[in-house]
Amino acid sequence: MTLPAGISFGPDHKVSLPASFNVAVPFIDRHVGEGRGARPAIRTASETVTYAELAERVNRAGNALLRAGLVPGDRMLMVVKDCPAFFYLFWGAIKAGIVPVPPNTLLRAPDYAYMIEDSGCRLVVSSVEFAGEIGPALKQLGATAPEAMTVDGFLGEMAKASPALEPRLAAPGDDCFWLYSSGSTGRPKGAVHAQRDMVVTSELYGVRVLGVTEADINYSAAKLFFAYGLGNGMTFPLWTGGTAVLDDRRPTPDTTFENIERFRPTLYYGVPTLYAAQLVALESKPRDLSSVRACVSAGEALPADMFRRWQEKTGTVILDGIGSTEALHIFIGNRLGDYRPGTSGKPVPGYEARILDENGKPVSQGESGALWLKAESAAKYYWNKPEKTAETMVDGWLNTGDTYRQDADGYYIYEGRSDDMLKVGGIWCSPVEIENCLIGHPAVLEAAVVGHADEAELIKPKAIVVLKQAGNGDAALTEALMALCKTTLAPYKYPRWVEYVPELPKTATGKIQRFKLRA
Ligand code: 3UK
Repeated sequence: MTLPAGISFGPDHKVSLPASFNVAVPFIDRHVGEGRGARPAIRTASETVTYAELAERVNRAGNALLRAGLVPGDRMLMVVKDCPAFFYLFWGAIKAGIVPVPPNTLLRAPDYAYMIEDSGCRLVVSSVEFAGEIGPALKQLGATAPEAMTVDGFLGEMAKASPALEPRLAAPGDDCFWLYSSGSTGRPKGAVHAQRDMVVTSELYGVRVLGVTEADINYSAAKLFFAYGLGNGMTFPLWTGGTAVLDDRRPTPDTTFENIERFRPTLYYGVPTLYAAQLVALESKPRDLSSVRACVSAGEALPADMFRRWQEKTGTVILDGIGSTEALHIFIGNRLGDYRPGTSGKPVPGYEARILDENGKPVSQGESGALWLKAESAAKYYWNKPEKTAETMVDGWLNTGDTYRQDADGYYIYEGRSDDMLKVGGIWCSPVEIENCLIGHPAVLEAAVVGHADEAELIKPKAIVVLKQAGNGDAALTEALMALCKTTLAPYKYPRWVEYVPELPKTATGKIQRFKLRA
């Protein structure tokens, strides 16, 4: 398929966009004019949404937001499960010049209260499933809370709104949408993405690396709120005029294999934790993956052994690639004609990667160092966080916070984070946050949390605990500590192991030396 009118990429893969446009036009509106109006844009277990229906509903959504009193530039927090309304809200906002902010839907009330306040959003729209967290978050904010609506309520507003909407014109570098990203200390940071960014990721990774076309059926087990899922399950299919499969359930081996057999996707996108569970399930029940031409993995490193076992069992490769919220999607990745298991692959066309030593000089070939990235899809800045912005975004380069080296053939090998952050099931997990929760238990004096490999070689949180009364905790205490974390934090953050020690290793200034506990 040819690129949308007015958009081109140079021989260096640099994008050129009209000085004034709206990115909802190439992703949503153009498909009807190009004859794809009757083709399925979205498929779920209960409905199919065509491109013509999608374009109309996006217009209605944009109009409903304007009717609710939002004006261009306002933020709208959308805590929405994977369903067609996610598309309506996200693109309706963008087409109307409103900035959608879709956070992780697995968070807790205090996280949402923070994001509502930090973003200064004018409206919160949430799936009713999340009312138990959104309700208390709004209550906590009291009189300063913005207006809030459920997705069902919003669909009702859409039905009353006009089906026609003129796109609000913007420049390629104007603020378009935000994604929140978490750090080891401090609050989540709103990464502000520009109009151009989804064009860049969809074309450079989606089309030029994966070869996505309008014939592809894209199924992402990774959810839309995750930049990875947002690309896989929404922008790649919309950019190419193909189909997205959505499922609002928690992804498990059962639900994902059921979807693969039912919708027969050609591209499947998962995270290592899920591939590990799927491999276990395949031992007892063979499944039909014959529709899938490639699988993709990101979020955390995919062990080489999992690549081999998956290929053996399914006949399909898993293309591992590293992406980030700040870069929006995968910037170093394996490809169908060029992959090496156990590595993240090579830079995606148009992205420049550098591995630097502690003096900021490029390392010699094979040495490890800090990975820096130059990306046309990079977030412009973190909202309200000038120091974090200055640390992470320097002279047009992004500090990824990852340590990498290149093998003799130029494949990039992941060697860990430069901070203490953990990736659990592909999602950020701050050791400090878990430690603070554990310290809330009356028996606990101190706690340290580190990553520990499970049987699939994937990292999960492990707690090392010092009790107030000298001695070891029993099984009941261990259970209680796990339960405390499960109920207080996002459930995936609980420690899978608890070890009791008499004291923790500390620096002279009293900082826990987590690296000493990782062994
Ligand atoms: C780690 C990986 C090794 C790495 C993401 C694809 O994960 C995504 O975004 P996040 O902001 O996290 C970014 C960090 O996660 N990481 C991601 N992928 C890999 N480490 N191998 C990998 N394949 O520490 C990176 O800095 O949550 C992934 C597309 C879009 C994304 N946002």
